[in-house]
Amino acid sequence: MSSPLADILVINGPNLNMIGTREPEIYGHTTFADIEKASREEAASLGVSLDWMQSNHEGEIVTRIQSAVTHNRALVINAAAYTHTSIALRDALGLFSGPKIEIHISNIHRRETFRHRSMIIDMCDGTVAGFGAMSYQLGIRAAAHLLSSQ
Ligand code: CA2
Repeated sequence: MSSPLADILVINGPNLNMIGTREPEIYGHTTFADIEKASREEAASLGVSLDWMQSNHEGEIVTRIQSAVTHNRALVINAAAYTHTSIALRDALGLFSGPKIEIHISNIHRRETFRHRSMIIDMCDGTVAGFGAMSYQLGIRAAAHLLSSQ
């Protein structure tokens, strides 16, 4: 379970734990562990605390978003393939009233048509997509900015 009241929870959906091992032409060579490390460094430099989770299970992500209502102040979410399919994640995000940033490593609008639709886009304050691993740092910056202007 997360530490109480970490400022930002970064949520990672299915298969993101495999990043850096396959399809480097789309997702780059940076590993998931590298992305977590860079994200924690970014958060530290901004003076915000960070929780980090990854799950391949939709219900587990829904449960973690529900617990974020009392444990976190902002969400940064790469819902991976669930971005394009999950009404359950969309509904869970509706429970969370703090800042929410959708992120993607790739530019989903340059890819297959089925990736152009996001079920969560209008539940979020903004979207960062297409900047590779740096999308995480940019998403954390955006969340910290929204928290500081609350
Ligand atoms: O670009 C992104 O960040 C995505 O959220 C990544 C998802 C994809 O389904 C979304 O459309 C866009 C895929 C996550 C991981 O997929 C892997 C595929 C091959 C090797 C390793 C990971």
